[in-house]
Amino acid sequence: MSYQRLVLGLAACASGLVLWAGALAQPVPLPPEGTNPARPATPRAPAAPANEVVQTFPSNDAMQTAWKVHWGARRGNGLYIEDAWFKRGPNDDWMQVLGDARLAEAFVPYHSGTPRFWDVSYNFPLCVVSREDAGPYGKLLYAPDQHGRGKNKDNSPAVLKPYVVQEIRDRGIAWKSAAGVRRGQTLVLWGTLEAANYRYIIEFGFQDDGAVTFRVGSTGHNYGSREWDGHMHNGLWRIDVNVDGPDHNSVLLMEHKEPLSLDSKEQTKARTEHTPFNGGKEGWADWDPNKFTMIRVINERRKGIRGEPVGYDLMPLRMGNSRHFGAKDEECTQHDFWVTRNRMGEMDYRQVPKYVTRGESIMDTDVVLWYSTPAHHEPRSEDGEMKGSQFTGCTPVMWAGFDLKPRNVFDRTPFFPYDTVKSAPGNIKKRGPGG
Ligand SMILES: [Cu+2]
Repeated sequence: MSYQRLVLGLAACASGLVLWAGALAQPVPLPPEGTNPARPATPRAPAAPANEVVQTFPSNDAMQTAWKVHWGARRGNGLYIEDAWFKRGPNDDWMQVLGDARLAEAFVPYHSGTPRFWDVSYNFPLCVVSREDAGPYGKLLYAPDQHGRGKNKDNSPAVLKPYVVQEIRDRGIAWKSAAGVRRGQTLVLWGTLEAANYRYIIEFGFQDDGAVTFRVGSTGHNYGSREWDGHMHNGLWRIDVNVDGPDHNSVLLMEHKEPLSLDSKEQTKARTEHTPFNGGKEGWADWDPNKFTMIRVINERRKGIRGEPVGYDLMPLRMGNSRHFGAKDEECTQHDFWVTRNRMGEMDYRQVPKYVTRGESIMDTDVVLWYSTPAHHEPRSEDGEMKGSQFTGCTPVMWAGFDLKPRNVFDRTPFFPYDTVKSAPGNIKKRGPGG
């Protein structure tokens, strides 16, 4: 197979960088020489982009749901998502869920004050992945050489390397009740940033139930001369959520409030409040553990069976809030959630406090969520050992991230056997204590 064939399907992105390239099309067999096909060839469907992954669920049975994902690989951000669409059933249309979603920065300030790394801004490449990375069931996806080696005459990349792993994972129990039990599956795409001594595993998971998981795992060799110095790994994400397309999206803040008041009649009551995020304008919010703070993106034009707008909830999985007070760039760590309109060229997490000063509406438009997922690394003996002045070892991976969970996207989940369960036994019996 020639390199020209290999690079077929590559597309240049707006910034001039080359996006990439996943499963390669199989070569089309040519008829034996001298033969003349009696009938014209059957028209072929247009070839899917090389960076497209389509996965139906369950992976080993008749389709119930599916994801279509376009991915990209670039220095700096590593693996990122260009677009993603979900299908609720075999006869449904694709519904867009994501536009561009990426790890926009990785801020690593050390407790001793220095260093204070912005690991995405250094343009580190992705690590080449192997069969050992992929495990027995993973598939290696190829992208252009991250160092720009090997060009065709037209300047397109001629050297492809495996940088991304595609896996189907069993995600354990999806639900369990008196009606039965069901396990779930997820399509995972992952790649690893080679950030000098450190490694950042960037993982996007597309679940059979329509949820999307975002994870960054920190691992690698502790920083030379600061081997035992505590520090933070702040994963800072930019997520262009496009619920049923980029337009007509609005952002709400969702908070649990309890008690309603300290009055004896109200003190056991609680409520959930949905309010336009920051009054419906670009701005920020903080995560409050007492309020279970979440963000919801809804489409104003599409409603589910109960008349509720379809949406996606950003569900935090936080260990804490990371606040830093160094240079001006660190202002972006003063809040956990930021929301802007989707504007060309606004990709730098450090600039988000500046982006929001426009104060434009984030209702019924194309919106971007900016969200921090901090992890606190206090080094342990398990990270490695000193022999004289030499440190040897590897910090076991520590994960941080969040989920995007569908809300009112399904009118009825295809994963519960409604048609064979006559009634819900759990609702019939009167519950005893502890029910
Ligand atoms: Cu660390």
